[in-house]
Amino acid sequence: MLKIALPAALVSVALGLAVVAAAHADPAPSPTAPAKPAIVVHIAQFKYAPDPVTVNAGDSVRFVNDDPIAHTATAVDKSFDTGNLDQGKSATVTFSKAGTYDYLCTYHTYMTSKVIVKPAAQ
Ligand SMILES: [Cu+2]
Repeated sequence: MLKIALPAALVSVALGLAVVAAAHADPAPSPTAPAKPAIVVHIAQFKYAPDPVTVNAGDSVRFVNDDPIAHTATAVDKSFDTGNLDQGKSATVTFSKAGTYDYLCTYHTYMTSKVIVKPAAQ
């Protein structure tokens, strides 16, 4: 089962104001916090980058929305879903099982990419 950790602090920022520190604040420690730094996928100009992204089983991927409009990163098979990500928001998904996870933005279904999860090293 994949786990999704949303940032603990939902900082509301006035529209138009430059987001500096708040956008990349780490979530507060919690049982679901990733053990190591997440690989970051940026959502910008209606694209995911890197596209695709390759990780090892057990790694976390943080999806960060850099666009001024909302997006999601939602698995085609529904195995994970960041839910709505407004500008500057992020969500972290931990991939525990190897496989290829196709995902899209539920608001703009032409936005597609995939997370390739390789078996854990060892
Ligand atoms: Cu979108």
